[in-house]
Amino acid sequence: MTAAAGRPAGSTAALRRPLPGLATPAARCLVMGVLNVTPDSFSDGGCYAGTEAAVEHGRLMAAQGADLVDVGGESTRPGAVRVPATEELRRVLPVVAALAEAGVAVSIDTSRAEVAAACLDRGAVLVNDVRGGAADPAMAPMVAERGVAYVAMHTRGDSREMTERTAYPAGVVATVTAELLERYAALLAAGVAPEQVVLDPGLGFAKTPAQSWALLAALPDLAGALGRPLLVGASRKGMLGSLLSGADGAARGVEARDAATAAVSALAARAGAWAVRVHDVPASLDAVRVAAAWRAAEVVGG
Ligand code: PMM
Repeated sequence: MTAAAGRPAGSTAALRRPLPGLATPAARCLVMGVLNVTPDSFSDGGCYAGTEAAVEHGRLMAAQGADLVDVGGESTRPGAVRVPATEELRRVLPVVAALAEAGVAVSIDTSRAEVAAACLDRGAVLVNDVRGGAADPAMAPMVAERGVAYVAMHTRGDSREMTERTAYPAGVVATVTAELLERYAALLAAGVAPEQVVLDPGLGFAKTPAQSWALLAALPDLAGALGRPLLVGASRKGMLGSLLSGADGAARGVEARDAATAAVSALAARAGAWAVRVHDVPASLDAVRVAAAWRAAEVVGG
């Protein structure tokens, strides 16, 4: 009998590979560095498509202070076509194995249970699923059985559909909260323990820039309503590109969005986010440290 099958739905079990802020308190908001081993991700596609370059960049981010390095082998940019599991595995496995071997805390960004399980076998400590378990019915039972930390992100449909699915007649914050709670309930019903779960509002995924900003502004309410730690992924996204558009109205280029990303990291950390997922680790690490100092000084008072 599996651990999941042996546990009543919704019951708790120890998180087998504890991470700060889940089983134990975290001193500050964590920083997750992005490592896309893909030819076509919107932000860094093609930069680290080879194993050697990817491992080198992952080690660099860890040396820069990333608490986690998030390895992904399938682009989630709007319109992206899915790659077969064999190709996703070919891209990520050697990178995950080499980084874990080097002592880096690795998270695997995948919607496939098969890929996640293979990466956990090679030492990954967290599964980051942009589909929150909806893409693969095997994901939740596998996460339950492994007792691993799991990020369930909010989106609607796959990468080809999501830009069409931005209607939130009851309001984006209320609806995303309700849809995330549905995903969370499905995870618990599959035997996942609450302390394994991190939730993510999925900025830019089936959201307009205005809707993503509304979710960021509501982070404390979201955290309260969801009752779980939150991950925030704003790094280099279109919401920053359009905000920083030039006089000609053209969106700011992807590579020139890192200062704005760090500003979001400071504000998200100040609003209580568990972690931020970013491309430029040093700037966001500084930002979350500023937020931690700010919060600590408030507690101590004058
Ligand atoms: N964004 C991207 C990919 N994975 N995972 C989580 N949990 N949250 C996100 O916001 C998120 C993600 C897309 O960004 P990228 O192409 O720069 O990786």
